[in-house]
Amino acid sequence: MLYPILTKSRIVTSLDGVWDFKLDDGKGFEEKWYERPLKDSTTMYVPSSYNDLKEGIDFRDHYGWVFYQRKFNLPQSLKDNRVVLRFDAVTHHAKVYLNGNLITEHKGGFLPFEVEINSFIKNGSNLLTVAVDNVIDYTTLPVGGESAMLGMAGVDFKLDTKKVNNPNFDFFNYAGITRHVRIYTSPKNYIEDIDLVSNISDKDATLSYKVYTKGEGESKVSIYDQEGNMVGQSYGNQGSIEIKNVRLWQVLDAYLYDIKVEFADDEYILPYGVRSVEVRGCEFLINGKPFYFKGYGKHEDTFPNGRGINEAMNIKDLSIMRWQGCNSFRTSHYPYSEEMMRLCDREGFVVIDETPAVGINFSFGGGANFNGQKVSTFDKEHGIKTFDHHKEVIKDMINRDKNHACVVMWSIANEADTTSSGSFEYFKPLFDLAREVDPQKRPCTMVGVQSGADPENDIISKLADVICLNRYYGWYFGGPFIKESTELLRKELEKWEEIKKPVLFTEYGADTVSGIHNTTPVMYSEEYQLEYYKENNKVFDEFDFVIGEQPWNFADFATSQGLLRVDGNKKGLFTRDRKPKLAAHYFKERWNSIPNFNYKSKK
Ligand code: GCB
Repeated sequence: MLYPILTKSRIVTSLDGVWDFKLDDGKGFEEKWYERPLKDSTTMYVPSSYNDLKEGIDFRDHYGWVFYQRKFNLPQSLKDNRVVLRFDAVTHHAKVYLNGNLITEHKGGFLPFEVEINSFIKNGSNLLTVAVDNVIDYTTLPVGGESAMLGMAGVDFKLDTKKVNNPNFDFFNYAGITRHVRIYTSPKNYIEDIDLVSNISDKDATLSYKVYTKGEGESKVSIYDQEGNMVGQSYGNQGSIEIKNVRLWQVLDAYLYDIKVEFADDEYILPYGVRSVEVRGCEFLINGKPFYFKGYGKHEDTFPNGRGINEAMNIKDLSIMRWQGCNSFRTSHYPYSEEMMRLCDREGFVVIDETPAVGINFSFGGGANFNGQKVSTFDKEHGIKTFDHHKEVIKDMINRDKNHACVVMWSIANEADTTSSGSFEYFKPLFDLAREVDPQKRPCTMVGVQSGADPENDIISKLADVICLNRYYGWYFGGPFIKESTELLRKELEKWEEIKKPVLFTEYGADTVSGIHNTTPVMYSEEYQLEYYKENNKVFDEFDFVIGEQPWNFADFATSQGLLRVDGNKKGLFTRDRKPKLAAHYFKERWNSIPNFNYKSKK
């Protein structure tokens, strides 16, 4: 899906701003709130999560639907165009009404959807209502369970009168219209989508393209360098163009060409970086050189936006990461905003792009996820029901992000059940699908949980191109005995060595409350976090097939309430407002002395 931009044939206008808002009291649909202006509404900023923008626990932890509403008028001059209403993300389920008519519906909270509105628009004022549901269950991604992962609403504490969401994941279930809402236009004969793939040979590159169009016309594709010089051109919906003396997109030193596509009266311009990605043996090659991942697992999480887009913070985060010597991050645990992906393209950050498939694992929370009984994750009757939706999000994520130079790998899921019966049957087709739909055929991974499975029997070793591991030796596993625990990490790595695939640590960390200090490194102190990382990193450095380290987490973030969470998850190297903890300075020193390439290569 193309990102909406202004060109000579397209207009984009924003519907962001202050909307009317009302929590559903159970009567919203019955009383057809979408047919007329909301009564007794409050104000709400779009885009943002609604949860932290008004006071009170009933508001913050509201379960179910809410209604957003606003009016808009459109210029008459747009009438002969195709007019499209686009939502970048609505979490988790949206029903969109225009002038009382249901015009589209969308499931999944982190990917865009759009609808042509020509036949629904009136002259004068148009009433737009968006009903948004935050309910998570066994059919949604992320997954919600019958009991909470963090034990918020214990099984004995089920209130008949009040339903609550029970995330099977460790981040606050923020909801709402969390990314931009726009109306854009295109001519009636238009460019629907573009696939770009490049092959580099020595000094030159060949760009292969495919243009998907609607209506009558012929496509023309032109490539411009950053100075605005045209460096190649071709006609037809499919073809290839040579770029002589190509300037590659390099890590932290990005170079983007403009790919201009013309079709009938339509025009679209896509910034595009030429680079190659390949897994060879136990190495991860970018532009042919062995890359070492230095960076983080992150969240889209700020106050008071919640998961709502915060572009100023995106700039700040990349700046902090650059200062620290980082080169990469994972979009844990859902696809991030399109603006963040475009920013990473521009800045040269390397991104592992993850689906919202988190919580496909019924062994969390003691495994009592089905009315207090133990049920296996892929149990045919009571188990997970996410397969079809999982296929949709893989297709939609890859379709949205396929042309980004920054994206070097797809993550199919985080900490899924990868050992119990049915897991291979569930995941094998999903890996096949991702490999089939990505025009650039990037490597695929799945991020593994520390469940004690031996590498040979963990399906990750069979399916993933890179083994991504989340490991908490010295925290959940063996804390406070850091040294003894990392001895177990060493033993585990000796086993992974036999799989002969690259291993990347996508999470490791210890909760650390900023400001707690001690001469002896005790748990939760900043000194403990520092010690934890030093000891874990020592082990990583011993193994050549360990191709990177991404501590958990870049910054402290909001979670459900629970006994293990003091105002959220405190594993950040930075506080939620981006102030460094002690270990952030240690990583700055370490990462600035580790090169982006050839760190582990044998001389
Ligand atoms: C994990 C999860 C992450 C959690 C983290 C933790 O393994 O992938 O979502 O936040 O552990 O801090 O417990």
